[in-house]
Amino acid sequence: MGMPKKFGMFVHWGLYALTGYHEQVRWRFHTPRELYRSLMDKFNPVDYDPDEWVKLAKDAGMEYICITTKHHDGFCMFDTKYTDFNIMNTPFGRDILKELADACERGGIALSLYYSNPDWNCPFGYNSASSHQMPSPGDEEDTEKYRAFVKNQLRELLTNYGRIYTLFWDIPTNIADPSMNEFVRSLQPDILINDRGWGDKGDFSTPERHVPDGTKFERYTEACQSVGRQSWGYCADEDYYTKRFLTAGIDKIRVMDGSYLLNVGPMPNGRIPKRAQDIIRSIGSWYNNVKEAFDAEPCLLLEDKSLLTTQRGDTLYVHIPKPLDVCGLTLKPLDVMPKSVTLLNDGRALKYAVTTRPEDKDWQTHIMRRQTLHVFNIPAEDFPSETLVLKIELDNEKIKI
Ligand code: H79
Repeated sequence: MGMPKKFGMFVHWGLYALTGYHEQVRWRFHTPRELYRSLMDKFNPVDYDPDEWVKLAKDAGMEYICITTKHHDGFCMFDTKYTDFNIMNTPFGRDILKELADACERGGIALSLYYSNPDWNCPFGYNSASSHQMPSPGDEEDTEKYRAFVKNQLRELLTNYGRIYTLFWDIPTNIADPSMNEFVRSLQPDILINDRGWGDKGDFSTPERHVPDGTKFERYTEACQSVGRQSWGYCADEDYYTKRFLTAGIDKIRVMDGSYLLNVGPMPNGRIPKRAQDIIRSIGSWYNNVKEAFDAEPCLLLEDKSLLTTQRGDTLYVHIPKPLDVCGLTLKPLDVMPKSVTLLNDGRALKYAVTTRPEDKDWQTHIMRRQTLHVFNIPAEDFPSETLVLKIELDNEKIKI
């Protein structure tokens, strides 16, 4: 397994964007299949510019883009021979995935594919062993036939779009079929596969909208979260998350050495909503400033467990996810003088001191201080809305952490 990439952009895009509601709008409104299918006649994202998406992701420090090739609704954002319910049969009539794959190639960013196991359009796709099923009258459960269908689509996805970084199966099928992942790997030997497929834990775990407890992931983990709480697909009334919330989540996942997929839902015209773009840029600028703190091992050093720590050699990083009430920190039990303390959020040097009790007899004439590293003048009010990260360079001669 190669080195996992650490930060990526998830893209949920499909016909559902036209409703401005939710990627599972059909489920939520019990929409009949034919009515939902008629959205196909309206999908025409004339402003689709995948090079812009790639630039947005790269500027944010992201290394890959993962796009929904087919969500639960069954609509395919790629040219497929195996269902008519695909992008080529819309007024747009262009292979969205191919254009994204080319843009990724041009921009030097990896491409990952999301593929839903539930398929609400396929008349033989119903899987009574799984969840998120929405059969229409007259459908028949035919798992054999559906597996062949999935393999046919995977052959298209994994041969026509260049190198694919990861495969994100969605919704575990609860059917064990090792031949599925084997087939995927036969077409893309270096691919990483997630744990939501066909009875196989794959290469990585996928906490969704969730930040697990703990200090370090046991296995490769890719957490995913959207920029807003309501939806993964475009939502006109989205409740966007705050920067504080997102940076704290990303920080914790990355401290534990997980990867993080941050999702956006492009609009029907192909553009990523302005607000979502602003969030990606803002989070990205924070990420780029602090990311060296993740190229380090988690360590448990400080007494204040609300502070996370990572360490690389003589360098210690202190992560402060909660808003500070005061503009200073005493980092118990750290009691040595560092060479420097830097606030990574803006690169400024911070003042610090370790005052030790004098040993001479007149010590009572001195002001007593705790023998703890004290960092002061932290400009907490300049950063009310993001996780702060301190970089503390220690002197190897003096300390063993
Ligand atoms: O595509 C987005 C959602 O539409 C889709 N997954 C994200 C990436 C999704 N569909 N349903 N749900 C999410 C909610 C149910 C999630 C579950 Fe699971 C799937 C519960 C059990 C399997 C994910 C995997 C959460 C826990 C394990």
